[in-house]
Order: sequence, then C-alpha cells, then structure tokens
Amino acid sequence: MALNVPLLSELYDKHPKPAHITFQYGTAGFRTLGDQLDSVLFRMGVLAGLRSKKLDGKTIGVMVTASHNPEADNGVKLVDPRGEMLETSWESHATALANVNTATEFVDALDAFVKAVKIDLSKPARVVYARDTRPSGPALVAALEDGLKAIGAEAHDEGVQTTPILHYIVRCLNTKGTKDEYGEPTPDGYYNKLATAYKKLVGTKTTLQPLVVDCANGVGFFAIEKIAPLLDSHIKLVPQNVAVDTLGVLNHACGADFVKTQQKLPPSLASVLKPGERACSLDGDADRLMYYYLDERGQFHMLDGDKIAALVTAFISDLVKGSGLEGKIEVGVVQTAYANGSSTKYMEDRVPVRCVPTGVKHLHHAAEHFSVGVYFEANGHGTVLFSPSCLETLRTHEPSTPAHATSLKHLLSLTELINQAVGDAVSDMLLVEAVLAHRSYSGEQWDSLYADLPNRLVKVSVPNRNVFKTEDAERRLVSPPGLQTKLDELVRKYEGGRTFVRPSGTEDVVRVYAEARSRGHVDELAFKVAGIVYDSQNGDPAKRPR
Ligand code: G16
Repeated sequence: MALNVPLLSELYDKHPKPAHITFQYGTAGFRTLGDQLDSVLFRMGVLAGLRSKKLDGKTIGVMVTASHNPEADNGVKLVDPRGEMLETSWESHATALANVNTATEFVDALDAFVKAVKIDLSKPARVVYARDTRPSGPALVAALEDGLKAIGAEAHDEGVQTTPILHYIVRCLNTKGTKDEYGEPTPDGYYNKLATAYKKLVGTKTTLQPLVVDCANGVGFFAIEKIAPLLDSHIKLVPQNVAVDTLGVLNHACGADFVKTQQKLPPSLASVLKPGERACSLDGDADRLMYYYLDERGQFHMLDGDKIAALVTAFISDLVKGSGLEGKIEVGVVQTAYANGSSTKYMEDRVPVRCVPTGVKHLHHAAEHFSVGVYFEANGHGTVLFSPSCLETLRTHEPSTPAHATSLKHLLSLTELINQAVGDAVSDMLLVEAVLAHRSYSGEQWDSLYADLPNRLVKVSVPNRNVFKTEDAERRLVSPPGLQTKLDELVRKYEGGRTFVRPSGTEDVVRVYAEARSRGHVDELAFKVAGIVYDSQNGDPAKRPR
C-alpha cells in the first residue's frame, strides 16, 4: 500500500507553512502563537497516523494546548500508546516534517521517512485528540483533522479536555482487554476512577477545610466541576478563576506558572483566602499544580512541586515500611536542576535521588527505574509511577498483621488515584489532600518538612535561544563559549549560591535560575546572571532586563 499522494497534496495546499518561521518540537511539542500553527497541525495529523501504523494500529493521542503559556499561544504534542510523551527519536522527524516548504517536498519526506523507519502503510491508524479552551483551538483541530484524513486515520475527537485526561484515555484504549487494563477510556471513567480511589484512601479520616482551587480560567475548571460532586462530603472544592469563556484571561495573573514564577498569591484570591487557609493553582491544561497557604499573619507561603514530592515520598515510604515491604519495594525520586537545594537534601537523606533535564519525558523515564518512582518538577508537574513488578508485589503480598493490611490497602488505592500516564494536577491535588488528611497536616506543618532556600526564576529574551547549549542535566552551559566561566566566578561570591541558565523549550526565552542563603542575595544573583546572559547576546547594557 502506498501513500495517497493526490489527497495528501491537495490537503497540504490548504495549510501552507509561514515562510519566515522554523518550527521545533520542544520540551512538550510545538509551541508558538496559535495563529502560526495551522501547517504544523496538519502535518502532526499525518505523523500521528504514521506513528499509529508503525505501532501496529495502537491508538496515538494528539493534544492541542500551550498549557501554561499565554492565551495567544497554542501548541501540539503527540502521546504514545501508554499515555506517555512521544518517543524522543520521533521528535526530530516531527521537526523535519514541520519545516518542509512544498507539497512535493512533503510527500517526498514522508515517503523517505516511511521507508527509513519501515512503516507498513497497510496497517490501521487510530488517533484520539483533544484541545484546551484557547480561542485558536477549533481552527487548529480542523487542520489536524485534515492531516488525519490525508493519512486515512480512524480519528476520535474528545473535545475540550485537560491534557492528563487525554493521556489517560490513550492508555485505557491501548490496554483494554489486557492484564494491564487501566480503566474505562472516557472522561467519566477517569473521574469515577479517581474519586473512588480518593474515597477509599481517606475513608473515615476527618474532612479537611474546603480547598480553594484556582483553575487559571482554563479547562481545569471543567474537571473540577465534574469531579467535585463525586467526592461526596470527603472534600469540598471551591473553584476560582473559572472564566473559561472570557477572552484574554487564561493563565493571566493566576494559575500554577504565575504562582511559581511570581511567588505570590493570584490577586483574584486576595479576598477569598483567609489566614490559615490553603489553596492550589492549576495551569491552563491542568497538568501542573502549585499549593500555597496564608499563615496566621496572612503571609503567603508557596508549596511547590518539590514540597509535593517531599510530602508524597515520605508518605509512600512510610506505607511501604508499614506494610512489611521494606527491602522489596524501592522508592526513588527524580528531580531537575530547578529542584530547591533544600528539597534535594531532604530527599537524599531518605531515598535515592536522580537529576535529569527539564521535561516530563526525561523525568518519567528515569522514574521507571524505581519500584515506586516519584517525579516532580519544581513547577508542579509530576506524578508517581508504580513499576509492573511493584504492582504485582502489592497485589500478591500477604500481610502478616492488620496494620500491614491497612498500609497495603492504602498503597493499592494510591496506584488507582495517581495518574500513571503523566503529571496530572487533579489527580495530584487529590493525592495531596489524601496525604494531608492522613497526616492531619495543616499547610504550615507540611511546609515545615524543610525550609526552602530563597530562589528566583527569571526569563531573558535573546535573538536566538538555540545558541544556549547545556550539559550535566542542564546545570552547566557549554555554549555560548566562556559564559559558564563568568557564571562560576559570579556565583562564588554568594553564600550557598547556585545558578544555571538554559533555553526554554516552550517559550522563546532563556531561563535563569538562582538560589542563595538570603532573599536579597538571590535576587541580586539572578538579575546579575540575567544581565550577563542578555549582554552576551544583545550587547547593550542599557536594555538589560530589570
Ligand atoms: C512543559 C513540560 C514541563 C516543563 C515546562 C517548561 O510544561 O511538560 O516538563 O517543565 O514545559 O519547560 P521549558 O522550561 O523548557 O519551557 P507545560 O505545563 O507547559 O506543558
């Protein structure tokens, strides 16, 4: 069977590529202004079909989202059969296809690709897709559908969903009828699975005070609306920032990225949250989660991905011990360079810790090496993976005491509550709430697990972020030449100082991270580093970022 060249060419011509743009499959797929992505969506439809054919007709997912980015941005990423990110080796194929300039080049590139990776075109292609609430979404989905049609894929539209729900559905579809069956492949199946597991896990524990949930004015609101009634009286969710139909407000002065980068309460919650109360923020597609609370004096305290990882790791480690499985199940943690130094120390005192480059795909794969792999980025993106052999151990272990049996039951509920496909803000939120209920922790008690080193994240605009190249899990720059030496000289002047610079894979900026012993020092360090980075590329100190 051959490619349908006339159909591919005809539909290709409906989606011309903007001449001046070079697209790149980045940290989480393609991301840029939504109105520039039409051609990319068409081509990703074709590629998703080919990926499915290559994998013998397994269902591939396509998510149209730009997650934490501003509303005008959009993006697309492919989801592999177990609900994980697209295999890395295909990212370069995606980039190559996104950048060809004519229908003939496109068909030739496809033809060469099909031969190179040995795709049997007679195999079926199955693709399921969804989008977030961005205004550019419907037109981009139409372009995607043309791509799916051009490759003859059997396609299913899940409409507006959170990113983790799409990942969940992909995993469910591909495991249906197997021993790894993951659940009912529908949004309702997802809500019921999580709610049931949550209620099992908290049982008769005292209900916590209501939880304010900042939905970032995005699709997360729909998920909160759907799951809240299923939780009965076990927890009351109070959704805020729910203006999903209002233009210009998605992720604006709210949401997980705002909280993490600004380290402050979204202004819209100022009149909602009272001293002593906790709240959380989702991001635009509900795959990131940040917690925070106001202390008795009304002061804001952030509980980020590192703090979530610490809370969850300690809880799971205790359950493993409590069920008599210590030595049989190894709990490990995966972090990135953004992890606060104090969190790394806290973890290293308890469990093995690995550091990998930014991006869920890196963390996810590293976490698979542990029986229970806890991975969280400081920005609130993460989950916990239970390996197949760990699941088998949990299912077959014979507890020798009632206390062992209880811990084992809780571990099994956790395997149902936690989204094994990808980081998921809603699932993670219920996980945190369950642990807080078990520990009887307030936000303040959770926060006291360790004290964060003051830290600062800054974005720097440069003409070409691709000249920035890193090594050592992004902790050191190898290009531009000489820059790392300057950073080393600078950081030595700050007690407990640490800094690194890396190009973002989702925004057109270079990111600067710094931490030091005092707030004053860290701010100074971060802005000096940003200045060095800016001057190295732009050369005009008068235009430095402030
Ligand atoms: C995506 C990735 C995350 C990553 C983040 C920022 O998150 O899934 O793993 O931490 O981008 O990446 P970068 O610093 O390269 O821009 P999201 O929530 O935007 O999908």
